[in-house]
Amino acid sequence: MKRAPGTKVAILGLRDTGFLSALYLHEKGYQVFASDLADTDDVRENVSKLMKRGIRAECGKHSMDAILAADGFLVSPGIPPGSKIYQATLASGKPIHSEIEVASWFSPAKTVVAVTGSCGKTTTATLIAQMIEASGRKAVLCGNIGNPWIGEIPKITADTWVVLEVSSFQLMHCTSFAPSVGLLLNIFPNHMDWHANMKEYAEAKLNLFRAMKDTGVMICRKKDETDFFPDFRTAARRIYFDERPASNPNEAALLCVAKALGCPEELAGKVIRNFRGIEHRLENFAGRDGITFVNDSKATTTASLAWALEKFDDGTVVLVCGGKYKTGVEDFKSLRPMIARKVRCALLIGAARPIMKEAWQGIVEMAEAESLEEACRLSMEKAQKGDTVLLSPACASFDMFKNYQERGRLFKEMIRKRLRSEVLRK
Ligand code: UMA
Repeated sequence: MKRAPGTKVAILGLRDTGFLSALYLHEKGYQVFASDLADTDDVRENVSKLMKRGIRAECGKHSMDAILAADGFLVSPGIPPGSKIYQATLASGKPIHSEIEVASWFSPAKTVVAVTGSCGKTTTATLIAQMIEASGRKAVLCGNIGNPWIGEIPKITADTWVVLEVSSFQLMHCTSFAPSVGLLLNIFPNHMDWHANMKEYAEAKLNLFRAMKDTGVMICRKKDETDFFPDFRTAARRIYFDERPASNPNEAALLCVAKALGCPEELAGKVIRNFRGIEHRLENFAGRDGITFVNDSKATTTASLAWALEKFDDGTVVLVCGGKYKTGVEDFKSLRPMIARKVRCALLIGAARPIMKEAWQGIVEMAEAESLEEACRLSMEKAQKGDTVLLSPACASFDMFKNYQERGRLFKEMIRKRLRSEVLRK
């Protein structure tokens, strides 16, 4: 796709990424056709806003002829490679881009720090942005964290430091995107429902570094390089954060980023100490009678659940877990020792219930709940003084909720409501 006004672009998927990309590229003089297969309220609303601005848009179908007439495609991260429309765009031989790639063509920022990894990327990206602001510079935090980069461009100047959280879905269609500093936190099996295999997943993550020049800095773990990409080549300078002494991996990674950016290293420790946490990520939101309530709805993989369980004392977790599973029973079985050690009782929700029951049979008390509401009620019956009620689903939310944010928000509301009604009863 030519980076020039007049170029025809088909934008696929019209939630935040597609909607903001359509507005931006239309403004830049591209001939946009925007399309989403769904006919939900949010998508319909976006389509009508685009049409009001004179942009051709549709929902509830993909009009193949109009889409394939484009010079290139901008594909939302939520469109799986196995889908019919994706396969059709691929077969056309025309270029497919992600919004990150396209935003990188237009963003005027000279410094871009991009963070990817299987887990921990939102927290680390947030810490990096806070560290940059603490050093007196202006940072814009965007990407997979929730606000697409392309929508932030009007706020960005040459001196703004952009901190991006990027997912493998977004990196898969990056070709020229080259951040000044790229950080790959870790690679665990993840999104195997979306990527064809582990190799494709790791290859997508490496697109973060592929186009970097020798002025770029690639930060990763030596361990991941050895396990997944021993032969990977890039012009960028490499730094291994697992070879750096620090009290935890986050701090080690942050110290390496500070060094690469020329920020004072002591700011890294300061920012970590002052960190208040992020909504839906190990968010401690309520407490009563020695019981703590934690919302970790963003934990959509078993790796994130393991990460969460590590934080609590043995035998003290009442776990609310489940949803739409991304992997199979073997993946859940790998958590058996951790579940046996940390969890008092597991309350299972959603489509993954049979998988978790099979994986954890005989090692922990389990109960199935028909709804999140029922799981909340049971959690309060099971929890004892000193326990933590933890929502850390290890699954995607789409079988029961719009997204992980809605799941987390509802969990907090339901628990708070129950706590309030208990006070009234007393
Ligand atoms: N669709 C079609 N045709 C198809 C299939 C799907 O039109 O054949 C449509 C769907 O109806 C939907 C759209 O494509 O309307 C896909 O939208 P989207 O899911 O890409 O929605 P966005 O709001 O643009 O959200 C995306 C990211 N979503 C995903 O990666 C699934 C958001 O990450 C991200 O915050 C946002 O862009 C801004 O960058 C979410 C996420 O779960 C939070 N990310 C994963 C994670 O963190 O584990 C990677």
